[in-house]
Amino acid sequence: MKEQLMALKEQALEKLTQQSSLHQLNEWKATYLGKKGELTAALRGMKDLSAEERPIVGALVNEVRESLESAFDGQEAELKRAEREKRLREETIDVTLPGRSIPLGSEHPLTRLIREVEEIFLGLGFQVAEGPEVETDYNNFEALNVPRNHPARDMQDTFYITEDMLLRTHTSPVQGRVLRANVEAAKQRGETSPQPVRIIAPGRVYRRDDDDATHSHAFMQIEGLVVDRHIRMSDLKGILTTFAQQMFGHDVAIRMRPSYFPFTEPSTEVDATCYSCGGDGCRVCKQTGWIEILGAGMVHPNVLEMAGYDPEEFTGFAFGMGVERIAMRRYGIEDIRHFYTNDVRLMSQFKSRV
Ligand code: 2U9
Repeated sequence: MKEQLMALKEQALEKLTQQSSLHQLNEWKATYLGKKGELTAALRGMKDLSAEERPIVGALVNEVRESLESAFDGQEAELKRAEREKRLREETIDVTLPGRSIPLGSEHPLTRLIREVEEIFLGLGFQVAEGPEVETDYNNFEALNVPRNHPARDMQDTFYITEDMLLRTHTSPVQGRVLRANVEAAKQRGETSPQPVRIIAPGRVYRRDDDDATHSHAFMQIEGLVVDRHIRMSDLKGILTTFAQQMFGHDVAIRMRPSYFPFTEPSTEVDATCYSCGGDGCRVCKQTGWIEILGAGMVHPNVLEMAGYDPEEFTGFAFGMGVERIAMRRYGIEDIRHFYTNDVRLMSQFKSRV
C-alpha cells in the first residue's frame, strides 16, 4: 500500500510538470485529487487494512494529498503568471502609431447655402421660422391673396392631397402662421396691437413641374417677412443690399425691376451685379451685367388684413428666393437634379466650413 501511494505521488508529480494550460491543470486535479480521483480510490481501499495499519496509511494518504495540492497551487500560479505575461505581450499598444482617420460626412450644398443665408439675416435681427410642408388651400393661397382663378391653384400646377389640403408651393404659409399666432397672442394678453415681425422661412416646397436640368418638382426656398409700423420700400432695398453684399461680395449693387405677385404690391424682381464680370457683361449674365437673385415687394394690405394686422397701422415687405438657383450659380452646378441624386463624388466636394 505504502509503495503504491509513493508510486502514485511520483507519477502525479511527474504528470503535473507536463500540464501546460490551466484547462489541462484542472483535468490533472480531477484525475488525482478529485472525488473520483486516484487518491480517493486509495482511501477507499483502506477498509481492507488492519486496525494498526489504517492510521499509518491514513496519515500517508493525507501527506500525499497535501504535497500534491501544494504542487498544484505552485503550478497553477506559474501557469497564470505565464498566461498573463503572454497576453500582455500580445496586447502591447504601439503608442507611436498614427491615429486611424474617421471618415467625415459633408454638409449638403443646399444646407450649407441655407445656413449662410440664415447667418446673414440673424445678424440683421431676423428670426428663423419653420412650418409644415402639407398645408391647407387657405394658408397656401387664400390668405395670401391668390385669387380662385389663379393658374397656380390649378391641379396642373399644385400637388393636391384632398380638395383643400396640398403640398405647399412656397413657404409663405409659415409667415402667415406667425402673423396669426402674434394676433392671437396679443388678444390673449389683452393688447390692442400684435407684435412686429422680422422672420425668414427656409424650407422645401413643391410644384407640379416635369423634372429637367433647371426644374424640380421639389425645391428649397427662403422667404423673408418684415411687418412693423412705418416700413417702406427703402427698408426693403436697404436689407436686400446688405444681404447681397454679404452673400455675393462687398462691392455688389442691386437693382429693382417692376413685377407682379398677388401677395405684394408693388412687387419687384431684384438683380445683383454679376459676380463673374462685376457688371461689365459676360457669358454668365448674358452680357447684361446683372443676375436675378430674388423676388420681393411690399406686403399687400389684403394679406395683412386677413392675418389680423391693421394695414392702416402696419406695413411690411416680403421677399423670396429659390435656393437651388443661387447654389447652381455659386458652385457651377449645371443640372438641378445633381442636388437630389446625392452622388458622393459631387457631395463630398462641399466640406463643411468647420
Ligand atoms: C406673406 C406675405 C408676402 C413672399 C414673396 C416672392 C416675392 C418671390 C419667388 C422667388 C423665386 C419664389 O423661389 S421662387 O420661385 N418668390 O418672388 N415671395 S414676395 O411674399 C409674402 C410671403 C408671406 C405673409
